[in-house]
Amino acid sequence: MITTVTLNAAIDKTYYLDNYTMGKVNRAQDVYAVPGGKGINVARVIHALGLETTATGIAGGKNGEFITEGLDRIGIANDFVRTSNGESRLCLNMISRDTMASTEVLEPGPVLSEADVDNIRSKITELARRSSIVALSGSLPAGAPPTLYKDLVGLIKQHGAVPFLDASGDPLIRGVEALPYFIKPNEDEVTALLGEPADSEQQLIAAVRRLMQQGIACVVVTLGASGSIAGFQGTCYRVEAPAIEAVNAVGCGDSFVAGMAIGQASQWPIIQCLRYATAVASANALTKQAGEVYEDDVDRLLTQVKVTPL
Ligand code: TA6
Repeated sequence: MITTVTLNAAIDKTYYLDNYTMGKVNRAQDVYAVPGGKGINVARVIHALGLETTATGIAGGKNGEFITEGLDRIGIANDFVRTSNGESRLCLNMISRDTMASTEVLEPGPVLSEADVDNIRSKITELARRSSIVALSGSLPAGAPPTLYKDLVGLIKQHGAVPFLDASGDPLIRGVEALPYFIKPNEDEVTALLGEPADSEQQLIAAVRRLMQQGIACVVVTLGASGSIAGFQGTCYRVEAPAIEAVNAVGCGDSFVAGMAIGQASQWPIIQCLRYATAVASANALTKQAGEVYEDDVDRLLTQVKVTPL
């Protein structure tokens, strides 16, 4: 089983508007509201592609009920810690149909108590014991210690599961100290991790090598629509994504994590994992909502992904 962790669960609201204009009254034609947050999106994709998954994390208030009941309705097993410290947040995504530009507004979410942190540690320990992989994804809410991801990576390993970490900023920097199995920083996050610029392809390849030498088994630096540069067991790879007409790119990173988790859980060779994860991420961009992926799209896009050992 693959467990996904969303410490700052959200209701993802997506609005499609003819031409979204700041400073004006904008009326949305298409409105979607679904359980969201990075780890929940990862679970949604894993479930859609047929593997067993459980979503956990921290949810609060009526919004928290919307989230867990929404997961129940689509058949995704979930076991959230319920905080009494406020409502789970809304994450808004306004898509302007004239340009297809996406504007996100992400609320901060509830302030965690010490009890919330203790409860999620226990919950993740319990789930790690019966999971092959535990994927930690997304921002940390206020009240969470900055070392929380570092602590959780250690707990996950200690209880026999493989830790994936998809985060940014200080939580990522601290989390990497515990040597998660898989990370997928973007170019800015790589720069923050290593404290040096990683702009050119050569600099990115050197950064991937350094992170592997530090002990991260699988490093993927994502480059948006153009794919990624990956490293595994000392070898680097250039991964080229298929050219597509994106509808909504929000959630592509979460879908990539889901694809890598499926590949790792299925014990596929790394090139197959990278190819599949890239196709899953591209398939996410073809749909209207984050974490919405269809197997037919993935199968069609698989043949268009190019993976080159460097
Ligand atoms: O990656 C897309 C997404 O999961 C959105 O659906 C929204 O929930 C946002 O990211 C949350 O990001 P954060 O980094 O705050 O956890």
